[in-house]
Amino acid sequence: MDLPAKLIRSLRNARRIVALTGAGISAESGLATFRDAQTGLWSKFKPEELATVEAFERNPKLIWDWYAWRREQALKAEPNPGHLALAKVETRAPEFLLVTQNVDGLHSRAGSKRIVELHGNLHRFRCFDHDCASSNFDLAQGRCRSCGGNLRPDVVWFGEMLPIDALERANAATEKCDVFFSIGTSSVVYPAADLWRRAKERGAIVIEINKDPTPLTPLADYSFLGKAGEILPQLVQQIWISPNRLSN
Ligand code: BJW
Repeated sequence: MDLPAKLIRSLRNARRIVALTGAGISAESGLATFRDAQTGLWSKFKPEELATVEAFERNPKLIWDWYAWRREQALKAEPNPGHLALAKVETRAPEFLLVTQNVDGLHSRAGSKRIVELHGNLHRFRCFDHDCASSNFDLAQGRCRSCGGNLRPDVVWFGEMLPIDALERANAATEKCDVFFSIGTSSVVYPAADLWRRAKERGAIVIEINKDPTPLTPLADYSFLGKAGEILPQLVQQIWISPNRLSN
């Protein structure tokens, strides 16, 4: 992959880098993206219609079972070269923050430490009915043992606020960064979809890596159309692993 000389210089000189990831980075680990049609048992449901409080209130068992199935898929999956490349950047770049919309836990399993999970994590749980402080949970039944109420995954559904500390960390890093990567996200879900704009307004270079064009594509400073698991390792290798090979 030939990187433009100007981009190479900018990345080499960058002090603060933020990377926002979405479901596309986990696609090469075998996990369906959020807006892909689902397969098998879940093919008749749209994820957008399942990831809401209203859906859970209507049918908690259906939503619990959907997340149990996704948890199982995530646990069976392995981090791919895209996740691993981002974990490597963290050890090489002066200041790096990984902001993910993913709830699958694959970035941590790849070794990333500085992670902000904007939409929660499907391997954590909380009491839906009374938000009980205790974590005495019956995971097989999806019940909170303290109050007998329903358990829910600790993720952010449509219409819910994002965890405030996560959002603040993401915003603060975005406002200070020199380079902002948007990787494997359709850039349609807010407030995550606004981060690149904030970065650009503050003068950061915005780089997108996505298999398909998104609303960000025409506005990004650099856009790489392709698979994150193929593009990221090459980019990280050229910039941070063997920089001596670069003549520019
Ligand atoms: C590859 C690839 C490969 C494939 N390599 N690429 C402003 C304007 C309009 C609406 C709103 C707004 N502000 C807030 C809203 C409402 C709403 C919203 O954004 N709606 C839009 C749909 C219009 N936002 C919210 O409700 C948020 N809450 C909030 O703002 O609170 C305050 C508030 C409340 C009420 C009113 C107003 C304000 C909460 C959003 C929570 C999102 N939650 C979910 C579910 C999480 C749990 C779970 O996973 O089940 O998060 S929805 C879903 O979308 C999930 C994802 O994290 C998120 C983003 O999806 P992502 O990651 O981009 O996946 P995909 O599938 O869309 O895209 C994958 C991409 O990868 C594609 O482009 C592929 O081409 C690509 N790809 N393979 C590289 N190998």
